[in-house]
Amino acid sequence: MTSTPGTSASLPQAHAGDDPDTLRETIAGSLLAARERTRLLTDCLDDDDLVRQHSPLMSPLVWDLAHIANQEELWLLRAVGGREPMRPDIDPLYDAFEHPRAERPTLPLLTPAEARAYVGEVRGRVLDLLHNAKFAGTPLVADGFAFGMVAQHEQQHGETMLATHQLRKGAPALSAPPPGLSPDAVSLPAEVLVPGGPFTMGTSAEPWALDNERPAHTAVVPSFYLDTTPVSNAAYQAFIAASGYDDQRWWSPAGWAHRQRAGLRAPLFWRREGNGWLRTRFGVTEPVPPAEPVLHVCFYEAEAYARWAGRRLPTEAEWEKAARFDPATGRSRRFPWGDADPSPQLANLGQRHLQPAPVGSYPDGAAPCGARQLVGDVWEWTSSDFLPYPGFRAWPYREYSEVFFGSEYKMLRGGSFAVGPVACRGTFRNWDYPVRRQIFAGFRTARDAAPVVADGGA
Ligand code: AVJ
Ligand code: FE
Repeated sequence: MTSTPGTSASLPQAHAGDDPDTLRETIAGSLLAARERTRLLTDCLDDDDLVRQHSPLMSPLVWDLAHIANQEELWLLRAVGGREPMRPDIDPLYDAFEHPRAERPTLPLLTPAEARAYVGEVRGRVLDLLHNAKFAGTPLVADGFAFGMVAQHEQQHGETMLATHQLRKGAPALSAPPPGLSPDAVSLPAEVLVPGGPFTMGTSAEPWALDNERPAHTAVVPSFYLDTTPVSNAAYQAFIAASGYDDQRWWSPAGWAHRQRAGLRAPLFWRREGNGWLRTRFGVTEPVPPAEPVLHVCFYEAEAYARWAGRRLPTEAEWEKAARFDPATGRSRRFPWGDADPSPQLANLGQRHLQPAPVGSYPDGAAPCGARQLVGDVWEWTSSDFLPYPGFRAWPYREYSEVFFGSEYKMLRGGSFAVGPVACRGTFRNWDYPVRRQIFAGFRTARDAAPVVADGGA
């Protein structure tokens, strides 16, 4: 079993105005951290496990491996470096749009040994290129953007590969120490007030922000209450025990139809045992830990839970205001805790732990409104569709965001324990189909801050 620390815990991030040498170091560090994770996730399995498809929802891991290198070659060696393609013949195999995931195991993919050789060859050439790179002249290289995009891409696939590990059957291949519990978690208020009014959503200043996070713009949200923490397994079990899965009142029409069709009864990877619940996590079956944020629920389950609790999911704008807005200065911060880069003290990111921390953890990572764990631990479903911000411009390719805009996808915010810090910010936007459960997603609930009207006798 492979047990190592996750993505370098306190890796510096890129900041607007970094000098070229600082930027070069940040880029090298980010690329290396992503690669350490990729290697860990692929070196711990034998060739059969790498080429096999563990779920039709996922690619064979050997596809992710070569796709990571192919994107790195495409953007850094070709687009930035002006080099000729190394293997034009394999480009179509690793184009995510030419072949849906379900079809990838039938392709004549590189073998694990060939994929590792390709990955190493590309990286060697990239490090040569980086050595002499100028971070000015074209928008692609300004502030090292293309390098940052490639490091983020590899970390995103690190999270995807971890989801494949979770779906894989067989002996455990990964382990990591559990996160610790914050001592004051039990005395936290259930919800916090987020003041209404305008705030700055999105960013024009964060150098490695991707196209869909741009540009910064003013959004207005009325006052609302937000759960201080993500919804816990214990709270979610109360919804199950109250027959929440069998009561159509709590489900949207689309949600109920899906619940019926898919036979949903509990989060993915849960199994009832006696009066309690077990879950399987990276090959180990264990009692469901009551204090952990609920994980592996789809948007429809989150929506039903919220309605059962007399609440609703937050909108994406509400989520971002809670996570970034600082009423003391009127500014939006890079992260809930401020502008400092993530650290192990502030958030559970980077696969250091292979599970979320108990709800109420990370007091130092709290937002100005008092909410905790907005960044790290679990992605949080919001009620919003994936739409462009006003002034959106596809950059540098339409297939990152633009082709997904619309009501088919729901927004997830905040980042999970599985994502590297380079691919996580207060402005970072993730999206998926509302039925998806293999991703590391949970949720928290909200309500309008309309005054409570006493009814009669009190
Ligand atoms: C942003 C997580 C939805 O995995 O489909 C990876 C990230 N884009 N390669 C995805 C991505 C291209 C993307 N998500
Ligand atoms: Fe990709």
